[in-house]
Amino acid sequence: MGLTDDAILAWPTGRLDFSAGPLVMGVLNVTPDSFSDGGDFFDAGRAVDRGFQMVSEGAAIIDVGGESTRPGSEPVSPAEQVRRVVGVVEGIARRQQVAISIDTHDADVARTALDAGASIINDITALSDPRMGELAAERRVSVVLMHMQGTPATMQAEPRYDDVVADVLQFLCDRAERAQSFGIDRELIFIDPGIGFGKTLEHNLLLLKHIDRFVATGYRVLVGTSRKSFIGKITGRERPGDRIFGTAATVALCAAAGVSVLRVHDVAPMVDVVMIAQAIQRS
Ligand code: HH2
Repeated sequence: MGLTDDAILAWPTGRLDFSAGPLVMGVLNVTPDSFSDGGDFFDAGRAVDRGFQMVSEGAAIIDVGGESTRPGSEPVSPAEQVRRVVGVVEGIARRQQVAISIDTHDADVARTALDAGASIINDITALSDPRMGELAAERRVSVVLMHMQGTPATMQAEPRYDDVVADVLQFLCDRAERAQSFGIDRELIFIDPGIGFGKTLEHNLLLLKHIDRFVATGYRVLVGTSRKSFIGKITGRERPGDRIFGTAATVALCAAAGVSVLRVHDVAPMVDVVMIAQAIQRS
């Protein structure tokens, strides 16, 4: 029996139902500078409305972030992240049953967001700060552990691996073990190869080609390819908003390979993509 055989994942503050197949996580960046939707939802009211819209389009999780981590970006203070995200998390949680993840690597921001109604911590540094592990264990919430080489400011300078798939897999398995040493339940852990975080085009393609090896670990897998620059490099599409079909190709292949959660900006089309991939798998 694999760890992910159970279709329902439930914890004290959240519940995800995988019985109909992979789930879609909608991206909600409350930032002025995110690479794709920066500035679109910087106003809290607009961000909350966008959250409701993504739920109506079929998102099972809304991923709220107050700091862009695009290549070259600089850190945003915890106080500023809190100022950006708290009202948005609260506003969505008050009126919707949807699971909300907080996209931060800062434990104080995560704690405030959990108090406001979030139930998943999406940590792009995979618990580099031990306080994050302690927090997730204490609150019994779900965690996303993502791989990144370097930091957003420098990660695209010259990423190098001996064997990108083996290296990233090993890192994530080590961090998942560490998470459990804090007391986080194994089933509540998602692993994520961190597409675009310290990776060349070739690295990204190899990770996606071999995503089944991540699924084979038994941990649920989350993948975020949406509108990212590797898609632009292949298709020649410079504007992130023009990369929807390219994103769809990755979502279909990931869904077919057994990925559990797809993190995307374009929820409605990607829900269709996942439904068709799933129907074919189940036929
Ligand atoms: N990608 C981004 C941000 N957070 N979290 C996880 N778990 N996986 C990802 O692939 C991932 C992530 C970057 O995308 P986006 O949020 O759209 O851009 P920005 O960092 O510029 O806000």
